[in-house]
Amino acid sequence: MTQELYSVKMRASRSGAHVSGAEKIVPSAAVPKTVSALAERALSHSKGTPDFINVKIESAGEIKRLESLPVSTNVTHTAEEGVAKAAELLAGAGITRIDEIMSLFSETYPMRGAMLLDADTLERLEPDRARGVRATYMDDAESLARGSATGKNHYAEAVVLATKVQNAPGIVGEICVSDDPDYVTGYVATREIGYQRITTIKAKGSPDGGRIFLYRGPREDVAKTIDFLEHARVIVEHVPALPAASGERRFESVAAELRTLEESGLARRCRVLASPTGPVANVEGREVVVLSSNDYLDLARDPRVTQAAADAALKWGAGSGGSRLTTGTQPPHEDLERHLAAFKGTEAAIAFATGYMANVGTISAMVGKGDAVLSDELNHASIIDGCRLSGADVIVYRHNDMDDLGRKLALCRGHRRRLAVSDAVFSMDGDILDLPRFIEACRRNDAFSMIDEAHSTGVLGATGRGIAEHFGYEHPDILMGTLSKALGSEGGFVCARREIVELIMNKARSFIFSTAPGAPAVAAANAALSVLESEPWRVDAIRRNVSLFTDELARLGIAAKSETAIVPVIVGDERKAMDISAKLLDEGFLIPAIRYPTVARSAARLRCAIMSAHTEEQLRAAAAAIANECHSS
Ligand code: WAQ
Ligand code: MG
Repeated sequence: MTQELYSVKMRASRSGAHVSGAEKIVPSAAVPKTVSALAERALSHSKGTPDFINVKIESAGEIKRLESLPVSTNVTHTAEEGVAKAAELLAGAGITRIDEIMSLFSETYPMRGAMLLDADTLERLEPDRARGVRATYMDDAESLARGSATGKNHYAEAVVLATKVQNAPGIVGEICVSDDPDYVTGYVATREIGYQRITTIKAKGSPDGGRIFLYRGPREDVAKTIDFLEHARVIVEHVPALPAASGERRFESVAAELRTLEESGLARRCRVLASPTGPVANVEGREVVVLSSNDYLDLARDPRVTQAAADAALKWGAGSGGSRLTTGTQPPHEDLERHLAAFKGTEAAIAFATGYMANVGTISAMVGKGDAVLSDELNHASIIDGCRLSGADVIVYRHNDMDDLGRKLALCRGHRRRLAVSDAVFSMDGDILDLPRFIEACRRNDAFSMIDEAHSTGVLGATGRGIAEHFGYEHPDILMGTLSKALGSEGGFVCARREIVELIMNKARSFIFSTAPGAPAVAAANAALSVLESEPWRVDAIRRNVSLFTDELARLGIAAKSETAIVPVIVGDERKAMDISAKLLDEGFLIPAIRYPTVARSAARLRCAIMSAHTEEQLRAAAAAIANECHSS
């Protein structure tokens, strides 16, 4: 290693508040790579996107090599258990008053550095209390050998820091709690006990965190301690790989996988809406306008629908208690299926517990080994999964390209059975299948035609009967749909000729091997269907709202077109889309960013879903906010 070594430090903040920081010591040749890796890391921190990133590159000068502290892992399951473990470990090393020390973590969160405490009197010794004392200019020998360290590794960085700290004159111990709300692991360290990881030391979701360094010695020597922590250059050797403490290793690999998702901006989380679905919802205590619900006709909270669910719960019970083919079929199930068949104008219908199950079950019932299934490249994941599970040869054709479909069908004449399947309205683009040509292509090639009407039922056609009504054309052979979107309940269904429905009932494993949907959901869907039949104005209201919204976006310079309730605004970059979505939420609009793998990489978008119940003011305000954020980012 003849190249000169450089210290590269990154610090990121947002509105002046610390977001993340990291540092490396690397040979000169690795400096550019390291800078880019650290910038990447700053931009993908779970605490938020920074508005300021400072990268400092300095020649490292003279470097001290230290042997890593030994590492042990203590598995704890609650914050209380973790704190008790910390107390026990430190007491063994002669540090008491742990409860008092732990209570100081309520003050460390805003600090960039650590609190420096007299281990016995608990007097605070940092010259700058707001900042604290920082241990810097350190790295592990491993990353030096690799030339640069890209991945972020809380563990290795913490061991390096703890090793430097325990080698500082006067320091007798350290306690660390991560400030990452999702990372509940912390540690205590002394030279005697080494680095003692504590797997749970705080409650999940808690932002509390920080570091406390414990000092013992004369006051006049504190400056020497701080000087070592803040200026001495240190490389730590032999940082142990994460110990495989009984049964711990397997969870670490899970955590590592999650970190990879986090780093690439693809991690997902549930957001709680503390109100019924509707055009406005309570998100984290605030009222926001919702442009992301598939409850297109505002029926999920309609009193006629909720009453039907309540009545059914009282009359038939909350759950069905069994599979449809054993004990799970009750009168509401049969009523709904009759109603669906009549509504769509087919001989028969079959209901499933979810739309996903309807697709997976139906496709795998219709085709298998020796058959061919042709699938649009932009079909919904439940269709893709159904195709894969079926065991048939899967042939993907170009999006809504009926010539491509026809050509590929013609090549499958040797297969026993052919099935072509397509979304009627594509869920992430909002465009409409060319139904007449789809059915023609299937017919010419003696193939079954199947469509997924998840986003067209209740939305397309003068009375919301779906895509066939929209085109004034006949039905495909198999018409799948959901009860969970425009029909405001939950579940999926298939409408078709009787023999097809019977085959599905006999072969669809998602139908046979899952508990029948409960009567409340089934009765709610049935009641919603009646509301849709008697109030077609709701369908008109969606159409009116969609044109109003897209016209307004166009007027503000945002290209967005749709004839359906789904209006995508293409952003491209994943993180940029996430960022815009986060800002829109701050401004009171819930509009999700849709990313890979739901859509192609670099085709991230805002997916706006329009409801009949949105008001003109809500839509204009949302369009203005979208245009503003898209233009300014
Ligand atoms: N010097 C002093 N204090 C620091 C430093 C530093 N260089 N860096 C961070 N702190 C303080 C600051 O107050 C942070 O808010 C707090 O520590 C936590 O920092 O699996 O990730 O970087 O074995 O969030 C520990 C467990 C992970 C690792 C700790 O700390 C494991 C962690 P974070
Ligand atoms: Mg942190």
